[in-house]
Amino acid sequence: MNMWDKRDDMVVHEREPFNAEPPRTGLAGQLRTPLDTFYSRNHGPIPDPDPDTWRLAVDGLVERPLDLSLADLRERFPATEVTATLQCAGNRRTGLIEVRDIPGEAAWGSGATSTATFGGVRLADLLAAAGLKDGAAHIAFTGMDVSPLPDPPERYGGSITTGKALRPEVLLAWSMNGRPLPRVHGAPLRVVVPGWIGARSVKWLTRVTARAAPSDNYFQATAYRILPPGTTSEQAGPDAGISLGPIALNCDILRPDDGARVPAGQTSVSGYALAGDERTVTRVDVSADGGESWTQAVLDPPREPGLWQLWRTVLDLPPGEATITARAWDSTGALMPESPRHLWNPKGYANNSWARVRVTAEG
Ligand code: MTE
Ligand code: MO
Repeated sequence: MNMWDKRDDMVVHEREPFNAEPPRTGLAGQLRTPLDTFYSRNHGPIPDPDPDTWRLAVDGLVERPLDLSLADLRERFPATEVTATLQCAGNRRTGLIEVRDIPGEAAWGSGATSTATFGGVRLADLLAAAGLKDGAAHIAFTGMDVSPLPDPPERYGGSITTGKALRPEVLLAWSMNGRPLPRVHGAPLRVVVPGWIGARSVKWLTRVTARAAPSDNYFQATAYRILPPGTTSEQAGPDAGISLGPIALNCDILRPDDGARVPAGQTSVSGYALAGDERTVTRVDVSADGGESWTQAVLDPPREPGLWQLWRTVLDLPPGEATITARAWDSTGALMPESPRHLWNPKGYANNSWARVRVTAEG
């Protein structure tokens, strides 16, 4: 175990603040990711709140502002569980960096995504108790951690639309895989927004604010945007580019690992596919010949919004080098784009091009 009780083979992009992803095989073959394997993405020093004095404020465009302790939350609202996949907008950035360099952003591979069962209360129940006023179109979240990235430094925050906030899968969570929420994952309470980019699942939550407009927090207004080529966040300023919310349809190969040696002949290939928000994955195709021919993988049915669907198939690999490719289709008939070339953007977000691993088949 290393820092923050993560497994020793985590790829650590940064120690301070802590940013680390598991190897892709750590995610393979299981619906839920063990806590020691779940990726960790932070923009500032990890706070250490005292759960006994911690409070949650619900304010803004509400009839009855709330000020709640953890005990109040547990007493006043029914507890529930949701199994959800978190995915960072920077997941698979390495594929974009191969197209063109992305200075200033970490080279996240395939592991900036993980799945857990979160326990807590529905955000919708809290908002019902507070009573949303007319015009409350966005729900903003504020964490405790102060990020040095904006100038001046700012607490981490973000927002989602009220439409999403009222959906039953959106939680304020205090547990993860049946254990108390670990400090590094936002204890004592975090937001979980299944099907939206991980950035909106604000950790160390202290404040929920109903607003007419999206949050003006740096991480909503400036970062986590698809900027036009040739610009930076600083040049572009707030509100430039496309603000990311729902996750783009994506899939990845988790086994075999990139660069693995496998026996020639019948080879098992498996991975996940994820459709954002209220869409589902309907088909995953896998190819061993660069897309000349495709095998349809066996795909788990959709279970909950924003929860990945695992898939598996067997390919016949001749001896030698091979590239295995996977692509997913969603319930609207959309297919992932083939190449990262057309997806490249200055901050390196939302790479959902066809998944590829290179293997050597020996035999
Ligand atoms: N919440 C706070 N308070 N501070 C952060 O830095 N990072 C966000 C989100 N919530 C962040 C945060 C990002 S970008 C992602 S991808 C997810 O948390 C990662 O959640 P995890 O670290 O539990 O995997
Ligand atoms: Mo993220």
